[in-house]
Order: sequence, then structure tokens, then C-alpha cells
Amino acid sequence: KFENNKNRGAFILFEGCDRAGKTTQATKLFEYIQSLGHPVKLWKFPERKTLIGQVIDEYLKKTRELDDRTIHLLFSANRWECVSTMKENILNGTTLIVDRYAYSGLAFSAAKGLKLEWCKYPDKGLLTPDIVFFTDLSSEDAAKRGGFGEERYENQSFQKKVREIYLSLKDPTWKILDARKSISELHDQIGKMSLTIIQKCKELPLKEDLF
Ligand code: ADP
Ligand code: FDM
Repeated sequence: KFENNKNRGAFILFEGCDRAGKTTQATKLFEYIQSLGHPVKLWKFPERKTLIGQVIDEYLKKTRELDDRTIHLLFSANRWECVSTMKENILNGTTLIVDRYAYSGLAFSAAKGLKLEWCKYPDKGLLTPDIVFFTDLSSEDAAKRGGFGEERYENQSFQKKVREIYLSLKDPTWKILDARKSISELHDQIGKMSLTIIQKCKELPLKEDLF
């Protein structure tokens, strides 16, 4: 373990609407960073394997109905139950590449009509990402990528609302990427920025002040 966060890993987050290329880019970045010999792990939220994650999985697959606020709190609890492991990894020098996090929580719940301020509160004080790659794609272009799946939220009009809310949430840690670019062009851009942030983070404290 390193003292005072010295030589910690970076917390790199991917956010974006469905089909925007988050999983493709997160996986490619993971392979790239690993090939350079840096300790790195790939994470994804919701983490469907935990007890709370199983309930979330049923909700997303539409085999369980839950009140909007209840599911919002479960998504948040699913992050909190992972946070100590995430922190331990980062402080041990491992870079975490995370596919979706609290911004997804805000965008999807607010798109259903819940107040943003109410939605933010349960995630207040979570580990703060060092950089957020937002793969931006219109819902029309997303629909062209093989159509939407069967899970809850996978339809064009809802994704349109989600995108608008996402874009209202951006802060200086966000890098908005045009997801219409080629997979390799995006990967090059993301790879360069990630190496810079990995170096920078070695000297910076890990923050726990989300929202
Ligand atoms: P997400 O994780 O954001 O839902 P995926 O990475 O699963 O998105 O990508 C959704 C679909 O779009 C996949 O079929 C993937 O191969 C394709 N795709 C990803 N990135 C691009 C890109 N830059 N250009 C064209 N198609 C892409
Ligand atoms: N989602 C994800 C939320 O509504 N809130 C959250 O906090 C998180 C992390 O779950 F529709 C939604 C977003 C998406 C679904 O799908 C997860 P993927 O395909 O596993 O990312």
C-alpha cells in the first residue's frame, strides 16, 4: 500500500447513452493499459452479481417492478457496496476503468421525472472519477446500430431524454467524445488522455466528494 495516495491508480469512467460505444472503448482501453504493464481492472455498474445487483438485474429484465425512487436507491446502494473494494484497488496502484456510475443513476432516474437534487443525494461523497469519457451519440444514430435490445429503457424516446440530462451534468472532468468517429480513432484519443491522467494521479489525492 502507498502512503498518502502516492502512486495510486486512476479512476477512469465511461458514461454515455446506450449503444454509444462505452463497452467497446472501455475494453480496448483496458487491453491497451494492460499491454503497457500498468496494473488495471475493468468494472461495470450495475454490478449484477451482488444481492442488490440481482434485484436490479430483474428490474432491468422487466421480471420485477419497483417504484422509481426505490430502484434509484438500489442503484446507488450497489455503488456504495463496491466502494471500499474500488478504493483499496486504486490506493494499491491499480487503475480502474469503470463502465457507468452515478451519472447514469442521475440521467436515467431524472429522465423518468424525478428531481435531480433528490437523485443526487444518495451518491453524495462517493469516490470521484479522475476523468469521465462521455461517448456522445444521438438517439437516432444509436438506433441505427443494430436496434435497441429488450431491457428496460432501451427505446429511442427515453434515450433522447437521458442524453439531454447527461449533457446538462458535464463538469471539467468530462471529455465529450463524438461517438460517430471510428472505433480506432476514438481509442487513440482515449488512450492518450488516459496515460496522461494515470501519470498525473500518482501525485494527486483520491477524492471522495462526488456531487
Ligand atoms: P454501449 O456499451 O455504449 O452500449 P457498445 O460498445 O456495446 O455500446 O457498442 C454498441 C454497438 O455499436 C456494438 O455493436 C459495437 O460494435 C458498435 N460500435 C461501437 N463503437 C462504434 C463506433 N465508433 N462506430 C460504429 N459502431 C460502433
Ligand atoms: N442504470 C445504470 C440506471 O438506471 N441507474 C444507474 O445507476 C446505473 C448504473 O441500467 F439502462 C441503467 C442504465 C442502463 C442499465 O445497462 C444498465 P447496461 O447495458 O448493463 O449498461
